[in-house]
Amino acid sequence: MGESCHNPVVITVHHLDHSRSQRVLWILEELGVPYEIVTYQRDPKTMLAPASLTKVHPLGKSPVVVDGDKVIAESGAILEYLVETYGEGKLVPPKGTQAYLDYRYFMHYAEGSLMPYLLLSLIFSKLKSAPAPFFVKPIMKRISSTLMGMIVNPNMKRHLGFLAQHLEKNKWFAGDEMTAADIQMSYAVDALVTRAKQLGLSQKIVDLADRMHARPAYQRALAKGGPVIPDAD
Ligand SMILES: N[C@@H](CCC(=O)N[C@@H](CS)C(=O)NCC(=O)O)C(=O)O
Repeated sequence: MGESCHNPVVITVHHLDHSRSQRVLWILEELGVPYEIVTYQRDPKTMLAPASLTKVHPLGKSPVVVDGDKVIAESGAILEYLVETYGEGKLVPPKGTQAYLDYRYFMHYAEGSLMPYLLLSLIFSKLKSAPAPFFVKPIMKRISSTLMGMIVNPNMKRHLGFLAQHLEKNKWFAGDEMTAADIQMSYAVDALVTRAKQLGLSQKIVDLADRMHARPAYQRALAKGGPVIPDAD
């Protein structure tokens, strides 16, 4: 996006391809806040971010947002900062309501409770096919399947059940209106739709993903940032 006298670009999004930073582009589009994107490409073999991202934030992860002299990392913290600073009440339910409690819950739940299992599931599935001496491969497969069966799949099923139940009663994660909590949940929702079909994925979750993808702001963010779900993390 270019700079103009009336609409000065103040925000830079450090954006990694196929990543969580789509959420930041999406919320900026929803709020109509001007921004520019600095794009980083994952290493095609390791799928990791380039080292240059550590110059923006020591962890070298995406997203990171720079707003004037402020450097903000961690997608939930970024979304909260953006709605508080630029939202004028948009995308946040009124305080003191059940919707506000749900909003805060899902802002934290996405990365704190749900993503770790999606990440573990991805790591174990990679482990199964990782290059290794032929005599080690069966052991790696065995370890991976055992841990998937003991830890990941039962927890994933429990989370899927919980989300389905919640979405039976709520159109969006925090009530009847879309909020920043839905944007925060969208990366995990996309990952579930892509990878959790065999674990009992509810149609409610698929429908919610469709509603998210249909938002014009989501589409604009996608056009600028590229596809979301990666092959890693
Ligand atoms: N909890 C952090 C996770 C950040 C994160 O892991 N980002 C991934 C992209 S989805 C990343 O930068 N991966 C590349 C790497 O680890 O090198 C957030 O929500 O911002």
